[in-house]
Amino acid sequence: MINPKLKNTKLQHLIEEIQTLCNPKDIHICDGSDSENQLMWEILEQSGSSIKLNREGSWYVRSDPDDVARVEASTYICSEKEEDAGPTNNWFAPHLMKEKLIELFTKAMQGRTMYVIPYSMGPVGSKLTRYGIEITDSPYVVVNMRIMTRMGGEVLEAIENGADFIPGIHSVGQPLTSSERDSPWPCNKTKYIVHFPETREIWSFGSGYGGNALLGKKCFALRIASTMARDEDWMAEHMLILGLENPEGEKKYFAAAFPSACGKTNLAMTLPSIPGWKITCVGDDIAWMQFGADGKLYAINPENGYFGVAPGTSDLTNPNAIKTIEKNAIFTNVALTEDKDVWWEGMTEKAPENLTDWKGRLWKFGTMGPASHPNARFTVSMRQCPVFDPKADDVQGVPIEGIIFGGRRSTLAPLVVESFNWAHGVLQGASQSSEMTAAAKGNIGALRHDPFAMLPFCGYHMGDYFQHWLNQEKDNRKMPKIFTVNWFRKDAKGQFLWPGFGENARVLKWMFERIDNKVEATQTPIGLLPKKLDLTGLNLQKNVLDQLFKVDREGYLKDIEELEKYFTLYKDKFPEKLKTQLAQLKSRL
Ligand code: SAT
Ligand code: MN
Repeated sequence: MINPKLKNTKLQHLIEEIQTLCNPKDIHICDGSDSENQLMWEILEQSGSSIKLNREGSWYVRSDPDDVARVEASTYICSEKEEDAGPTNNWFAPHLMKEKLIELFTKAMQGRTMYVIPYSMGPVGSKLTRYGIEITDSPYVVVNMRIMTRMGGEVLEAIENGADFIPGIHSVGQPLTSSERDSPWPCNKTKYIVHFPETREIWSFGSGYGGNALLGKKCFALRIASTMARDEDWMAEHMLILGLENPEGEKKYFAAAFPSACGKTNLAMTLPSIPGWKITCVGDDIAWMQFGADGKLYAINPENGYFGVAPGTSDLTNPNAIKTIEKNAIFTNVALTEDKDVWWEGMTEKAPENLTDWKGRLWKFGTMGPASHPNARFTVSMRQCPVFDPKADDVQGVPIEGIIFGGRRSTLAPLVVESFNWAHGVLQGASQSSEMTAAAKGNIGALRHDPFAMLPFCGYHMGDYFQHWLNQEKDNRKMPKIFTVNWFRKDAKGQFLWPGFGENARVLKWMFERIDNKVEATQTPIGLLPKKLDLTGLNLQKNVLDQLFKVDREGYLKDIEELEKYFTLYKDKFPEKLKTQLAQLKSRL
């Protein structure tokens, strides 16, 4: 039992309860210090989990080949009523799930240390900030949470002084008997990622990877937070936040929702190709937003670091990310070079000689698959980003003037469309679909509906979530403009039409100037398209531009037919206002 007793009785009881259930060999309350971090890495190195890299303060980790991504099929929303979880979530009755969890977690931490991680989602002191306690038996989770959240003593002190917190219980699900040697990546074939939205708890069993295990991220900051946001009139969104500054020094903030592995990290820290424009990064994955008394929408990034997709990241695609990860980074499931540095597909044109792949084998190009797993990740503090936005720590948050939806669509969706109004924008968000990526277990490349890029992350009925978005519009509020982008449209030969990356700043510039009413738009049935995009210095053929902005009426009508079918999934929870918007869109076409 921990000694001396904690002042916060909820925390004291939680620790006692989990200790009794999981039977760990000892308890460690994390303070977030350097020495503690060092100790964690020593433990990880000794168990064969990690390798010290020849890169300042950086570590290499390889996961079990079966534990590499979010497991949506084993993710549950256990609300009292099944209807409240909605048709897009797996539901299980809370009391039955509790029984199942008690069974799974009984003695689950045997032979391991139980770490208690106090952490804050958001700058300590902001009214948007919320606290969490993650109890875990994984030192890998501790070192990641230290980067991804504000973790340690300051938060524990706030909790000790009475602040509330969201509890999250995590076990890799592989107890150790005294004679057993630990595996480099302990985990369990059985996986359960469970959320109780009413009692606001998280229980996660069997996986050590990413969003399954770093409970502050998708479990808390999206699934649980979305239900808190619904109840308290704010928004918890799967969105990056960026600042865009024009050559005159005027600045606007944007929030953008894209599904996992569709370029949020790249867009959030874009190095603009157009002279005089600057982009700064507030966050690359999650935004918590609320309208202020002045009617403006304010956003904070609840996180403290990036858990970014490594493959494809290079000096060409994201030079700021490459600088960010120069030191103090954790690399999981990338390839290891001979001189103990990292490599992944897309980092350089040619792979270096004598690579060890993410499975630990000497790698040869060809039959062995990629050297790094497509969902290989870096974990790094956002403070190391060369374009870290100075307001990322501001307790007020940053004022959002534009909201962007996007996905990976090879056809149909134009480069950029502005919505006519808020409700039309909400329809755009609800209509989002994207080709699947390796971030989740599933059928890569298949088009799936992913409303607001929240499909795997909304903690309640998605129909109610649409309504919550519509409810945000009020007379005294200054509603941000809503845009939809698609960087991924392809020509008939399957080549990307738009160069993307730094050139995306041209599209952002158009949005910026639309918000200020400085540039014109062409009215089309699907929304407002640029009359003219700044393409100075970009050698783009006229027919490419035509293809990028083509409004394919036939294609859209087919898409709408399919959407109408899809929306019946939400039955009477699908908002009337969106039905009207969809009918209007159809008649315009
Ligand atoms: O593994 S995570 O869910 O945290 C990353 C992602 O898919 O966005
Ligand atoms: Mn994400």
